[in-house]
Amino acid sequence: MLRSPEEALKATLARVAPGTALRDGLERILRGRTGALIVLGSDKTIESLCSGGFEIDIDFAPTRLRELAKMDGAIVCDKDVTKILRAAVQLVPDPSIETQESGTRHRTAERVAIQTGVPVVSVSQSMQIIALYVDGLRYVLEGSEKVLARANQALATLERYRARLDQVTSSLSALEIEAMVTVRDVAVTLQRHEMVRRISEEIAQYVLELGVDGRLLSLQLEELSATRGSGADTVIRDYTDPETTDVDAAVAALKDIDQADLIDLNLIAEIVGLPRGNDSLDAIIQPRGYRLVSGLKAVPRAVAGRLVDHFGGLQNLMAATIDELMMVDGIGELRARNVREGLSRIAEASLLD
Ligand code: 3AT
Ligand code: 3AT
Ligand code: MN
Repeated sequence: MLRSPEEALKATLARVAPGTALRDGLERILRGRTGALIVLGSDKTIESLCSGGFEIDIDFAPTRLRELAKMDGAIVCDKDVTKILRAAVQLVPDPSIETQESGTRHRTAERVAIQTGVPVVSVSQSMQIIALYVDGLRYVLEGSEKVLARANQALATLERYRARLDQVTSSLSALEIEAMVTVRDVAVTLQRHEMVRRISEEIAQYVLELGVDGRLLSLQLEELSATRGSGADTVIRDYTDPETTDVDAAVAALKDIDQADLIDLNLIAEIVGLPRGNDSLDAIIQPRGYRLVSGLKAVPRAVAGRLVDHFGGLQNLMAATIDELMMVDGIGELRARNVREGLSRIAEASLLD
């Protein structure tokens, strides 16, 4: 129950997505040009807001929903929309709850959703739209073509962002090998990670909203976001002091940056706690080597962590002999050779760039 309104809205979007019986019923109501007020769940509070109407308690069916919507009043379903519990009820929410809506149907929908936390769907007879009310949020459902058009645009954007992220990531690797990374390079990489994450999240919401109409989109999203390499957390881990930095908190702070502020590299550097001697983006900083080492196939994440802790920096790690590498717990001769070869390969590749 401790979900954010945004998460609750996503769950509700999935419940009314194309392909569900509920969506079918809503479309029928829309085509029949009647309106509806439908409560998606019933508990003690909802019951206390219901006055009049009929208790029917029948299995949910789109056609039944449409017929019952011809009557005045609201329809109450169970949480999973498998039953229609009541119809033609008058809902009497607390009238002191603020609502931006006009029209008694939509004012009621918004108030009930706010007062109870149970999602409410309205189908407007006069405006011919389906709207969801979840906590204080209102979301107008659109037809699949419209949503798909926006989703495809977002997908094209994701492709561009992804390419740019791959670019800055490989240039970061090259700079790391040469010990020439500046705060700016790290901040740019984090910025690009976050941009990819945001647009992917937007597309994931379209996938939810599209239901059966979003299958292809979902495959495309999967392909583009299949984690090539590591995430922002690994980059942050590489450049912050493990004693003083909570990586999860830093990742969360990055997610919280306003869209408009995401261009501010100084802000990014500050928020995730990148070390900056003189507050300059041009200050040189050294990676611990965690990202490069954990990218090596032969090295499990836990061992990568120990390796990095043991040598205290990428340059030391690269200079380490096989024997020195083998002093780390979990590194036998084979793994030590793999680490050496892996790092040399990265170094050579970065010289070719
Ligand atoms: P009819 O016999 O159909 O005219 P009814 O009792 O079926 O009356 P409806 O539920 O169809 O009434 O409501 C019709 C409109 O009456 C909807 C709304 O604009 C207005 N209305 C109903 N209750 C209220 C109210 N409490 N405050 C303001 N307007 C209301
Ligand atoms: P439309 O956009 O016209 O569909 P509206 O907000 O203008 O919606 P109306 O006042 O025209 O709403 O009322 C339309 C119907 O909405 C009347 C009734 O069937 C239903 N309705 C309105 N208020 C309630 C309520 N408190 N409980 C149950 N049903 C209600
Ligand atoms: Mn009306």
